[in-house]
Amino acid sequence: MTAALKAALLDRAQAEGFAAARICRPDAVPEVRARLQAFLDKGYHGQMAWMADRVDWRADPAALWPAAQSVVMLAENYGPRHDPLAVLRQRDRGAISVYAQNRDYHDVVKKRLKRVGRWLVETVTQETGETPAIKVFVDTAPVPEKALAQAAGLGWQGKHTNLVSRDLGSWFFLGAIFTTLALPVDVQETDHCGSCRACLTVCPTDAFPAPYQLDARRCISYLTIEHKGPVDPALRPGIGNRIYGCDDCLAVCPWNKFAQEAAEVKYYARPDLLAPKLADLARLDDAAFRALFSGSPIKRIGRDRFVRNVLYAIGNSGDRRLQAVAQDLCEDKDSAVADAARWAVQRLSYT
Ligand code: B12
Ligand code: SF4
Ligand code: SF4
Repeated sequence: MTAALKAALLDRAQAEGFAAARICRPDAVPEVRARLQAFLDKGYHGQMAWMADRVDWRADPAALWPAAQSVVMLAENYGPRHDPLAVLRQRDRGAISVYAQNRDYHDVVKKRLKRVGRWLVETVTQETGETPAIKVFVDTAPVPEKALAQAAGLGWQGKHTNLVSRDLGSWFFLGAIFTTLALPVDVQETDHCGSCRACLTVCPTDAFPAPYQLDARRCISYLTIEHKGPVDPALRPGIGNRIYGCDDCLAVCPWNKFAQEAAEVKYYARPDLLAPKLADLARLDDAAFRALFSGSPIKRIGRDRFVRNVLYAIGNSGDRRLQAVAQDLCEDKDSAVADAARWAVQRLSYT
């Protein structure tokens, strides 16, 4: 395939709103298998049993779809327009991570990937008479997106394990277009973390056993989004007022001085989700929860897990006025909510 087609494809990706796009081969990340296996062997995935399923695909994109010859990795900028850590000082408010303050990125990115993919198929079919195949992925498929993105040159896996870019800092999602076309590849990005350890030292729950390694079982993002049932009481104080995800290790990265604010309005923080009152959130029933988070990624975790998180934040608030709110939920029908409520009441009685 020609360099001209590749250049036109990258232009098209940018015209659709992606911040950057680069290309690698599906077999460009042979190191992933051993790293993934070590991660799983140590149990770092916690309750995310799906990570141990289909390991052969997650470890090897070439096995996922043997006919694929190229992977186009795309970066979707969601850079915040505000200081994402400011809300951590407002203890009667909940902190929702930047990526979840408005629309679900899965929907936005997938539509965009499909549009770019459709353009590629139509263009090549018109030019050559042959129709290439494509598959698009964002987040949920067994694809090692970060390793592929580094191989394609979009950035490097920083010590916090996410991809960092010299142009975008830490605030971008990844999407992938696999294709049967053999497109010219880009050069792999190298590590620019140097001696920095800012992300490792800021982590409130000490979730990094070593640089470049995350024990998800201690990560607040995992605990508030993925973990079902009661959270280990020893980890609850570290959660602070974070009620959905966590941005601390991303926010402190010095490469964010090059970050840009997201152009996509669907990622602009909803004013009511910038610093929502814990007392209001704790009182949500199923219907009110679904209405508040319609179109948001938060909807996926359901009212019970969300209110459980809000109660941990109330327990950590040091605000005695919130004790009555927790008291009202001590007999909740959901046992993890009731447990969190009792924990919050007890913790606030010592303040
Ligand atoms: C599972 C998952 C999680 C889990 C586990 C995270 C993790 N680090 O594994 C949890 C729920 C904790 C999570 C949290 C978050 N996630 Co997440 N998550 C994923 C998912 C679905 C799979 C990641 C995976 O395969 N992990 C398994 C391990 C084995 O792989 P790894 O992370 O690459 O880590 C390995 C390397 O560090 C490597 N390694 C070891 N030694 C060395 C040495 C060197 C030098 C190098 C380079 C590597 C290396 O081995 C590790 C295993 O130990 C991806 C989407 C996807 N399909 O890829 C999104 C994804 C990684 N998440 C994403 C985001 C945005 C987040 C959050 C920021 C959300 C938030 N604000 O709360 C946090 C960040 C937390 C963090 N510091 O990682 C984005 C990241 C975008 C980017 N720029 O990188 C992704 C790519 C989704 C997307 N499509 O945009 N996530
Ligand atoms: S997201 Fe938060 S809890 Fe998870 S590793 Fe980063 S700083 Fe630690
Ligand atoms: S904070 Fe420092 S160590 Fe962590 S990813 Fe950014 S540059 Fe690398």
